[in-house]
Amino acid sequence: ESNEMPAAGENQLLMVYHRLPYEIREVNGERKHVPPTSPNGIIPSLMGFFREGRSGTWIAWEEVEKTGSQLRNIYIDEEKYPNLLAGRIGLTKKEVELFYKVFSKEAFWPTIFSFIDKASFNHDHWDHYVRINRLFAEKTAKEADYGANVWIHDYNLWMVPGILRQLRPDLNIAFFHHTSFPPADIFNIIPWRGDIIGSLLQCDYIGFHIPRYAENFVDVVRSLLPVTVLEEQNCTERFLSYSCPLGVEKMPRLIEAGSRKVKLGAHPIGVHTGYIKECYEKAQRRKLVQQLRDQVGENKKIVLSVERLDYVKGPLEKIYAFQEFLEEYPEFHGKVELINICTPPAKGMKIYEKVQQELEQAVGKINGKYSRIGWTPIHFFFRSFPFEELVAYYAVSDIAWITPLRDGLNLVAKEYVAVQGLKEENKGVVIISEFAGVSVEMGYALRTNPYDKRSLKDVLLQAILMEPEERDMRMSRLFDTVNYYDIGYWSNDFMQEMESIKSLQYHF
Ligand code: GDG
Repeated sequence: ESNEMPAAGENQLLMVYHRLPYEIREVNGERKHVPPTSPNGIIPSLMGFFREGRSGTWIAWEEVEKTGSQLRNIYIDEEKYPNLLAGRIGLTKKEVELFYKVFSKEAFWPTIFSFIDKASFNHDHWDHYVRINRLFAEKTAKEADYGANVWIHDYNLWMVPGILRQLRPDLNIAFFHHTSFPPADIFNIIPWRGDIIGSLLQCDYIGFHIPRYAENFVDVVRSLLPVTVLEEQNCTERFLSYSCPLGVEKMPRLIEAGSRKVKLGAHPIGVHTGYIKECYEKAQRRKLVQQLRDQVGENKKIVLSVERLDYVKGPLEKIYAFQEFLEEYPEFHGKVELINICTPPAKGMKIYEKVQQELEQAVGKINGKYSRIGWTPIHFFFRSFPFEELVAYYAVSDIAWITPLRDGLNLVAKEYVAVQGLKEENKGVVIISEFAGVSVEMGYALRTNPYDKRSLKDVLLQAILMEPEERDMRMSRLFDTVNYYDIGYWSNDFMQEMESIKSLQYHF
């Protein structure tokens, strides 16, 4: 029975995302804001909150010419979102590159995914990172009303909660990790581990894709300071816990560390099934799916791989396994084709150059050795397709071969299911890496260990040979899950959890 006044910021949401929810394009010589083309629907879904009576500011960087340039707040789309402003942090191209493309990708990205040999730690770059994080925190502090909700996204902004809490003890701060969260002995190679964990503990709520990452997080905290788990939750219902390397039976839900109580949650992200259905129907009307099928030929199995170029996705391991597959099973020559869509990384990311070279070489070698008129074993596309076309590839493929060495979740698997589940029959098979977060949600997929060529080859063979009845049964069940736990579910669930903390925080 508190007689506290409702907080002024109770219905206010500050979305702290490194990217703005629009792109700036030159249209007839004029700078125009256009919605980004993001198929997974994260941005539209987050935008949705601002149509449900919440007001707020979306905080992100925008490129400016000169360091320190101030940008005023603007409407993103005044008609559609009259209660939403863009709070822009002006950063120069150089500042962004160092913060996002160099430091975050050299120090944090490899560590997060347990590629510790690839990690490098530059202290000057870290100072720059903290400086940029401070700008985000200061901007948020300036925009927030008393008791407002703040939702911060991803490891690029790890230091924001700590700085923000100092500036604004009243705020309800939540954080979501789009990546994995590694085990303690991996995370702790980061020289600034204490600063990062100290900052994260200033959150009220921290979300991860899957329970295992929350458990890893608590292990890291435990390695740095005493921690008590106050609440735990069984996670057998939605998440696999047996014979699944990323599965856990229980996860910590409320912890106490230092003087802080922090709630934790698992929120595997979803896809926008409605939008994907629309794209599928359009692709059908344009006869894209049939065209692809005609080009490949009726009697061939299409194996599809879609991923950003990144060593974390294990592209080479897959290609070499495919090579061995061809060597071992000559009966499939001319009958199985691998379509490999590899989206190039953003310009300026040097760390990906080597893997690109090696990949192109390997594909060239394999095709040179095996292809014949009418059959090329690997179709390698080092480019990005419009989403509708990607959907046509999803629809036409018999197998999605998704084999990252590590992945926070993996949306490609869910998009494939969202498309294949719409088919009446002759549905495809999903092969998913045991080390992609999504594998704990996909009991009806075939799981593979991408570090083991034997496993890659055997599971591929199993998928090729699977009977239509089994394929349809598995895919229908997968579709039910993907359709239910869609992107709307993800964002609402997270929002509900973070808003429920508010009643707790006064007692902390
Ligand atoms: C990070 C985490 C986590 C790919 N090729 C094309 C294209 N794509 C789109 C897909 C999909 C997206 O890119 C890739 O999403 P993933 O989830 O598979 O992987 P990351 O990019 O690494 O994302 C990951 C995710 O964040 C969300 O939290 O799941 O674990 O690493 O949506 O459709 N889109 C188009 N053309 C292409 O050629 N239009």
